[in-house]
Amino acid sequence: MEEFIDTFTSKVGSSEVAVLLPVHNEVHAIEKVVLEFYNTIGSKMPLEIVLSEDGSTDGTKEAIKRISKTVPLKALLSPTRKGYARGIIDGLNYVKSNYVLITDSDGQHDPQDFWKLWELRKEYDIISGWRVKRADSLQRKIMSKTFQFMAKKLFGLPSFRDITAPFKLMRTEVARKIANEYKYMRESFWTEFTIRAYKKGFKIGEVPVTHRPRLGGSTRVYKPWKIPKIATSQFYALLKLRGELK
Ligand SMILES: Nc1nc2c(ncn2[C@@H]2O[C@H](COP(=O)(O)OP(=O)(O)OP(=O)(O)O)[C@@H](O)[C@H]2O)c(=O)[nH]1
Ligand SMILES: [Mg+2]
Repeated sequence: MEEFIDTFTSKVGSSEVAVLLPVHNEVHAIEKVVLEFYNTIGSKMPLEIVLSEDGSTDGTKEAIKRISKTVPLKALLSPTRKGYARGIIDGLNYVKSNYVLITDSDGQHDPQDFWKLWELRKEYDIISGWRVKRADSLQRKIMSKTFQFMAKKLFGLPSFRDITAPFKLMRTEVARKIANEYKYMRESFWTEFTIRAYKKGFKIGEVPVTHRPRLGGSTRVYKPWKIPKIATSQFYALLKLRGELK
């Protein structure tokens, strides 16, 4: 059964910004990551932390329950794994703040970088953290570059520096509008998101951010042996998207 925890509403009430984190099997990272966001942003202004967790089997759910007692947050806990995209879409339903920073829960991003994005919130509809030095495998980097290239060719996109970047700030209403249209790119949610956003005329800005190795375990999605299969299915997904947006 789905469970919803909310220690935010009674303790903090409301805020201008939320951080939405999708979570799956992050027992080694989650408490540290939540605390880091809370200390970096939540100490300067009210922060609505929303965790969208599903299918964890490593004690992540218990860790979230534990930390919700000290850090004001909202958490949606679901028994079966829903996938990254669904995690984000469902999590967005619980965000009440005007702005939302969507990022990963494995510690790869530095909450301090939030301030660089926050400064630009009036200038762009979507501000995306461009990973200058990506702490990822060569295969992953090649796959991302290929998507970037194809997105440019197939959709006439400008040269984004990091189209798959999972560190983005925008108005919550913008996030919902685009995320709800998501259909095809299971393993590359942000590529589809960026293409749809661009086609709708939203102004997208990129800001350099730090990228660190994940805090524990290995990738939850891009297992090395799965990359050829993922790359193929994402290629077909891109073509479907082009068919739809033509
Ligand atoms: N809710 C939800 N979150 C997920 C799911 N799969 C992955 N995530 C989370 O999404 C984020 C991205 O997953 P990662 O495995 O870190 O993907 P990655 O950053 O591309 O891979 P690494 O570089 O190895 O970290 C992490 O915070 C995961 O916990 C899922 O099925 N549901
Ligand atoms: Mg990661």
